[in-house]
Amino acid sequence: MFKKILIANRGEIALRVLRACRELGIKTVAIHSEADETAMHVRMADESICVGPASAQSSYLNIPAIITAATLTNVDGIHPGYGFLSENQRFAEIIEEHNIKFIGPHSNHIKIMGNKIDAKKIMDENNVPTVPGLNDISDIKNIKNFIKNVKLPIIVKAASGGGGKGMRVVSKSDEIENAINSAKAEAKKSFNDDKVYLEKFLTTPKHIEIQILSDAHGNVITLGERDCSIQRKHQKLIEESPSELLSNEKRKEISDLCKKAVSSIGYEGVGTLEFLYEDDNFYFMEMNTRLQVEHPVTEMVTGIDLVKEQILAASGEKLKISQSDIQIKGHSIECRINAEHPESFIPSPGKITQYHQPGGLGVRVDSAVYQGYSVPPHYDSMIGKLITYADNRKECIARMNRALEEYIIMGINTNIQLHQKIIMSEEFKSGKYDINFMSTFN
Ligand code: MV4
Repeated sequence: MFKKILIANRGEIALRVLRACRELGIKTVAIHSEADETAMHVRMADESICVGPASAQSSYLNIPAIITAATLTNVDGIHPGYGFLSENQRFAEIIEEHNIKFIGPHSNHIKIMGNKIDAKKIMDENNVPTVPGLNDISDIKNIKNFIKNVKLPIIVKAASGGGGKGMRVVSKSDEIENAINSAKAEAKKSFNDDKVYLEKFLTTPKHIEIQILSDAHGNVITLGERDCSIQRKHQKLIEESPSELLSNEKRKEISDLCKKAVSSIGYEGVGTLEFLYEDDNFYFMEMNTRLQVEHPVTEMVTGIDLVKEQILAASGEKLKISQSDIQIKGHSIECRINAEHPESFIPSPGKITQYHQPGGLGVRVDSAVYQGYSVPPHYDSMIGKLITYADNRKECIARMNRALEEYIIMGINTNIQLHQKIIMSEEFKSGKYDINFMSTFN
């Protein structure tokens, strides 16, 4: 078992990992930038070490500084959290070369899933349904044929992409060449890899993802799904579990396929398979090889501490939970609380002059801010997550509304009221919303 873990992150996820470590009796080392000296994750950790100036590039993404911190503090594990270096193959590799355990999958698996074409191939080989696509676009005849088969619109995607970069939707056949060329240029600039592929463009899908957990001994379980369709500009806003539209049969069918696929490559730790879901069909898009922001809704409906399980799995322990232990019970919703202007969505850093967070039955707040804290301008604007749990979806929504009402954050702008408007809308209440929800919401 680990004795001391370095947490290579900041904010609420650094606290989330720290809490899991505490419960497991593992000592913690926080890293921080010069702008984060007063951050809560620094205060709460057993030790802390400054890894560089304010900019993420010079601190939380500074691999040599982080490795030096890990060596100086003599840790035996590094948890990357999400974002920053969590899906950086080179970071995972270097950590292993220093005989420290990267708390995440093997670097090879980060690499494989980092290439969406390779990821789709693995899923395809395991009968996981993927979005109909064309990988080899060197011959225009193949492209013409593909379009004849799947019909326009299609979408051009970067093989190394994610978060919408290097993506182009094509609705007219004379736009294809331009779309491919500009997607390639953007992909080259963003990922230093200009490989792109084509997919049929689904116009009104939901974004549904499946959580998996596996150990180093070939045991894999799934923990149901999350509906993450409420998003804006590829930033998720609200996530929930279970999805209102999914039957138990459909859930089991897709979960079994996901398990088979991840065990075929010997994947270890937590992971998420992202799907588009349209007309009762799943279409695999990509796999995330990290702990995700929205993991709490899965924890609430399964009762499983995903971060503790992730750490135990990384230490080489056998999974103590089997699939038959997993029962999806009740309903959970997460609202991402951002420091941003409610209409323009422009980040709103600054000092929190008054702070009071909601509580009571079925309310969970994962946040690292406090009264008097100054939200620095250098990082993501998400300052916390409000998660509610109840017996059913209707009560969960009512509880979320009540909790949002209670939440007091003064001194900066937040999206708390926007969340209230969304969850009380008829479309959200129906559960039938898709990924286009926010583009028409006002
Ligand atoms: C798609 C799609 C429709 N059809 N692929 C957006 C981010 C990247 N991970 C993939 N994305 C999409 N791929 C096909 N074939 C629509 C999107 C998409 C989207 C997906 C999930 C959640 C929000 C989204 C917002 C815009 C576009």
